[in-house]
Amino acid sequence: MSDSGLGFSVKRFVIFIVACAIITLVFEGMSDVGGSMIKGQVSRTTSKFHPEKNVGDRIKPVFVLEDKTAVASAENSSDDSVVDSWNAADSCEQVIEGNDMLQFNLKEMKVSAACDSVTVTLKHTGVMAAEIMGHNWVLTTDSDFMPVATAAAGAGLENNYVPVGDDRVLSATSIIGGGEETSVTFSIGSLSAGDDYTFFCSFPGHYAIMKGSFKVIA
Ligand SMILES: [Cu+2]
Repeated sequence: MSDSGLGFSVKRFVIFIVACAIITLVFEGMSDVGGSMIKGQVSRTTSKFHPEKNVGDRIKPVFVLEDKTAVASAENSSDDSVVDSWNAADSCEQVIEGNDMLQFNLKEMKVSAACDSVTVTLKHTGVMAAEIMGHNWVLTTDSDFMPVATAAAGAGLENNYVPVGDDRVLSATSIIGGGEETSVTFSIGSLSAGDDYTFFCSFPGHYAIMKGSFKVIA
């Protein structure tokens, strides 16, 4: 039987197998090359984002909602500084600032029970006039704070927004405007170390934000 060119022959079969093997090897070789190219590309790309690489080149976020590190260190340092800096003798002279943003710079003031008297100096670091953004520093017990703050508006600016002849007012400065400074000296003999006192600004509407706790440390 002669080979017609279409029928089976061992020679063609062998050639076919060899061809398949060659094609397979060629493709494997190509895929190895391609694979390593892809691998290299992935490595080059992802290595940019490795935690320790190219830190300086990265795009910084415009807004950081909460910088945990900064907040944590600020909390630590403020805690430490409060503990380290509090000095019973120094505490008899207190300085507090108010600004045009309706803020005191202190949320808490601590004085030593050993102080003969306490002087509180209030500085207005803003620029707005006393009629518009006036501040004072008023001291009451925690429980008298709201009633006195509410009654203060009726006293008017001429009385520094402090109810006249009101025994609940333990101490008060006059109302000052931006750039001004005032102070008041008072005895803490009648204050008790265990009681809770509130300091606040009695300018109408300010007491909701401008307030803090005043403590006598035995
Ligand atoms: Cu005020």
